[in-house]
Amino acid sequence: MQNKSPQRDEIVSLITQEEDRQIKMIGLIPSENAVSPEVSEVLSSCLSNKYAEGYPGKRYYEGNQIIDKVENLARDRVKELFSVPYVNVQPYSGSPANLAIYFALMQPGDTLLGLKLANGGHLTHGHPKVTGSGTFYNSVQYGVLADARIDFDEVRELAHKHKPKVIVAGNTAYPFELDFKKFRAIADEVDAWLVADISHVTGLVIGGEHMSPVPFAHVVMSTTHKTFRGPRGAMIMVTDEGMARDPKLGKKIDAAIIPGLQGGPHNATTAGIAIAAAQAMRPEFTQYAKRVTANATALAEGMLARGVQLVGGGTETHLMVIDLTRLGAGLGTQVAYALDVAGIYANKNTVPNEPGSPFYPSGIRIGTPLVTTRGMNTAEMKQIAEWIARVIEHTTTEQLPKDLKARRAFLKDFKKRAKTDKVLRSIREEVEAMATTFPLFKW
Ligand code: DSN
Repeated sequence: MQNKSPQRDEIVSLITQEEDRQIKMIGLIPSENAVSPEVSEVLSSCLSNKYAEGYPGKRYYEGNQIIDKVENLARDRVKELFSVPYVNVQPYSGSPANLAIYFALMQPGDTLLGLKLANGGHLTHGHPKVTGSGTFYNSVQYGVLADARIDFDEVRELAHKHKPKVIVAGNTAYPFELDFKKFRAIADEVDAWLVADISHVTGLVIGGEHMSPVPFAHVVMSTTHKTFRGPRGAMIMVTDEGMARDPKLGKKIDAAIIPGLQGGPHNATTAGIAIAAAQAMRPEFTQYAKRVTANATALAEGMLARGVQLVGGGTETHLMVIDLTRLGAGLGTQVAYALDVAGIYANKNTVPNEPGSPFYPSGIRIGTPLVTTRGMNTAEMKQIAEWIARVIEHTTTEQLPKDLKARRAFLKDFKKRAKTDKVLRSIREEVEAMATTFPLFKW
């Protein structure tokens, strides 16, 4: 690059610092991953220079001969990978993709049935009041049972009572396999569309580690940067089931993306999706998916053996939620911060029947997609479980005050002390020594 302006230099330095951080730390946020060098390369290519509103062969701008081929390749590869007849790879990310699906299938005021946020659902699955999906549509939400598994009796009861136009089967903090067959049976009873949001588990579905929604859902949405290991983006698939119910459904989804909600697609991202899809067809990817779940099981077992509680008692996927409620309400914020100081980054999360609040929740969500991409295996998971248990034991002796003002003051002081805490610093040294022996991406 020619531009040697101070601004550019500052950014390059920050990128180098971020890369260093990612290598030295252990990333356990289950929605994060690392892309291959091939995906990374196309993301900074000249494809970003081009506007391409519309679809291959039908653009509003000239000069899209090559971009058309890129998008066709991406669509064809995703179709082949999932055995679906119709794919749109243009959504900017998962949230706009879900909105586009609702826009195609519902009128404002129609009823949407999704999993509660506090029980592991996503904001775009109809979280009330503050979200588009919970405001434009009449949102009804189902929950989980005492064992943290979906309450299908409740799903059925709510479906019959409220007659939703769309039922969403999807989640962001649910440790168990989703039974799409059960969801479809309920959707059929009330003539609803079944939309599967598999953003978290796409890679597991491809690798045979999670039930596929394709035989059951009418529409399947996935982000492309989680277990799929592609660029940040999303894809919407219309299944044979969806096309059988409405042969125009694919075109309706396309129209909901543009002109409905978006402008020009991000072509470099589209190219990255095409590469990730080809990589996901490789046998090594199936091995990756198997290692992700094996690592999650090992991490869960390691923590359980050290007395750490998990929502639902474990995991069947790539993620689990540590339940801190026995130690006190709302401890997620301080434990997540302490883990970060100790070199392990995760995110605070609500637990079912949360005694705290969304900002001061009682859980920590962790998962294995990134550490598995880096080449770590079950031995490293046992070690990570040990570090997590030590951090929890060390930082939960102090309770979070109930009063909001006292709580803020406590956390400010807690963070100040944590930064120089000897135990956390010594765990960080151990973490760094191990983490730096692994690259960010390894086949
Ligand atoms: N932010 C994603 C996650 O962490 O699961 C979902 O949008």
